[in-house]
Amino acid sequence: MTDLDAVLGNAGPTGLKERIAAELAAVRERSLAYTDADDDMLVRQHSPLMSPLVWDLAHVGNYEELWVLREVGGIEPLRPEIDHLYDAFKHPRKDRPSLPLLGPAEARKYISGVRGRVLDVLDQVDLAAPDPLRSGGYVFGLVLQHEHQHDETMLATLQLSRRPGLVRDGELPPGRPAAEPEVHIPAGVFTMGTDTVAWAYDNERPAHRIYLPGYWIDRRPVTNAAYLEFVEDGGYRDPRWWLPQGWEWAERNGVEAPLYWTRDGDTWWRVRFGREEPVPPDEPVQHVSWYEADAYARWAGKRLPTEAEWEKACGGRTYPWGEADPGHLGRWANLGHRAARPSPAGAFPDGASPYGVEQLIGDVWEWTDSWFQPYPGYRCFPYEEYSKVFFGETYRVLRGGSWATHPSAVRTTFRNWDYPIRRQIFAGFRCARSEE
Ligand code: AVJ
Ligand code: FE
Repeated sequence: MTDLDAVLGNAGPTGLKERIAAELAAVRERSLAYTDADDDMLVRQHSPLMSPLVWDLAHVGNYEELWVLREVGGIEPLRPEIDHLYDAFKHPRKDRPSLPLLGPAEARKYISGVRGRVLDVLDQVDLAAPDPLRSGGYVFGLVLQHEHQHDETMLATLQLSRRPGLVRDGELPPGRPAAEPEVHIPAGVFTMGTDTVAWAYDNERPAHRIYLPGYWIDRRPVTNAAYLEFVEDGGYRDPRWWLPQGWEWAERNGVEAPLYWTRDGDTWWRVRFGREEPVPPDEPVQHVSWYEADAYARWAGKRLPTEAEWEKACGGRTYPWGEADPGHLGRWANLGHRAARPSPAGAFPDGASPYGVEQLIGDVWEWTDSWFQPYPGYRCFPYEEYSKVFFGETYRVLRGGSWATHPSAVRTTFRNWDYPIRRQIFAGFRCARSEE
């Protein structure tokens, strides 16, 4: 059996169990790598925006306990007294360091105890059962993706800590000049969302047909060099480009460049995982808020794409390049923390969509113009606090995953969301414009 068979659902129940076990092992290895630091590093709060790393670590185990052990396995709570500590809705991030959290050693012991029992449940469970949590291994997909999401959050925390030497870096393919900077997407109907991706979240469902007028979309994400033109042109000092709330936010916080950037004479530097380096011109810009992305687009005479426009540009497949799992193959996209940064523009020609739009998946999360709202026919599953409580006109949608996103936790239908002022996430953007 090939990886492709597994992805297409051609793996028998045993193949699927093997794949789940392998993915569970891989994600745990990742979580443990990001928390392989001294206790002070793990219990300290590096930013009021983030939890202490030791909170994320125990939280992923607690989530796994709730969903796999209690819901599916029918197993009694292992440590009911700690549940409230790891319920993200009970204590805001800024309060988490003062809670009586499990210490690093205790947290590791707790999550490994949970994991041992999870593997027993996996061994026993019928993945062909009609129950939607069991069917196709959904509950395991849920906890796997959740842990990878928290791993990406941990990377954002490590970046905020500005401490060197904690995060692995690596090599990426070189960039390439683009033939045409924009791609035209003709008017027409496309299918947004999915009914068939086995581990898709409730917010990606149901698939629905949408008509879009013709539009232009940037072939690649906006680079640091392009963004610098906006900065040097006084973009941060001209309210014409900004929504009023964005202007106010930038003024109040003294924002005049992406997070982690500083100017020294004519040179711009950035801090990346505790090390200073010149801002590389060809890389997609990251650590910008939605307000900055929106202002840049207006300055450039364009706008941010809607999430429908972003998804249509992917060409109707699970990944822009087709159905094949991105794996760790590195041919199609910069995902899964191969290197601790986005790849230069044009680095992944084979990952282009059928329309020729590049780097849609990986590199940087891309801000879209859309609020995080339910699709028509949305049905909450399996719980309200993943998506439903966030719907409304509060959060903007991000698409496509970043260099820090694991391949199993992203696809063309995947929807992420955050406040429009947030910049610690690995987010950039591309622009679009309507036909004249
Ligand atoms: C999907 C990234 C917005 O990490 O805040 C994590 C997902 N839900 N734990 C987040 C989530 C529960 C969420 N995002
Ligand atoms: Fe969580």
